[in-house]
Amino acid sequence: MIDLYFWPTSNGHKVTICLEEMALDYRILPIDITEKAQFDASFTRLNPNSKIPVIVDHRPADGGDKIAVFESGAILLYLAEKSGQFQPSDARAKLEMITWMFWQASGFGPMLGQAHHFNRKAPTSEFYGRERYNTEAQRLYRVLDKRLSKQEYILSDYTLADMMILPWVRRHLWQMVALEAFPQVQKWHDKLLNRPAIKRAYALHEAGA
Ligand SMILES: N[C@@H](CCC(=O)N[C@@H](CS)C(=O)NCC(=O)O)C(=O)O
Repeated sequence: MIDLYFWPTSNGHKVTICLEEMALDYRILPIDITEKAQFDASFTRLNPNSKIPVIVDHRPADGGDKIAVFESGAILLYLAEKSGQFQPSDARAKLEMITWMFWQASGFGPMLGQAHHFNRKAPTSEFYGRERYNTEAQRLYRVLDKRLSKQEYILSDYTLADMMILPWVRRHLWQMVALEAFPQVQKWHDKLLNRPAIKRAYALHEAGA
């Protein structure tokens, strides 16, 4: 059994998508970040950085003590190792997958997160911030569109890299991004949202954030 400390945000949904795709046994433990539950000592013991998502695996593959993992990318890689799914066995392809996961974690997530912040929380007063992050969002979507013009998924097969990136694209309206301007991204986004596991992940745990 895996405990998932979760709130329905883009980073949280990466993990519910992954757990549903891998058909692993898990339960959700809500951490209401709107009520600052991420700062409770019981949670910071698991993640000193006070952010969801976190997992605790009570039955790790090595048979040892339960293990806690924070950072969504690390969680996805841990789950792929545990289940033997959704990562290439070929070393070069795996490196490519990890590269795109880092691209998401270092740029596509943080920059779009800032775009969300300025567009939604300060729509009139922070013009500089909005322009800066919306321009960066457009650039990042161009990178993604070009990548997806070469193949159906981020790699030739569906992997963790798709699971990392999709929840952020799903919030394109918060980023002032019209998906029609990025036809390859739109095709990929629409196709992934039709996957049964992804539908389950969103149906179970949607709450608007
Ligand atoms: N790099 C982290 C980012 C996690 C993150 O930013 N989580 C947000 C929700 S999407 C959070 O917990 N925010 C609460 C806060 O900032 O206090 C990851 O990928 O797991």
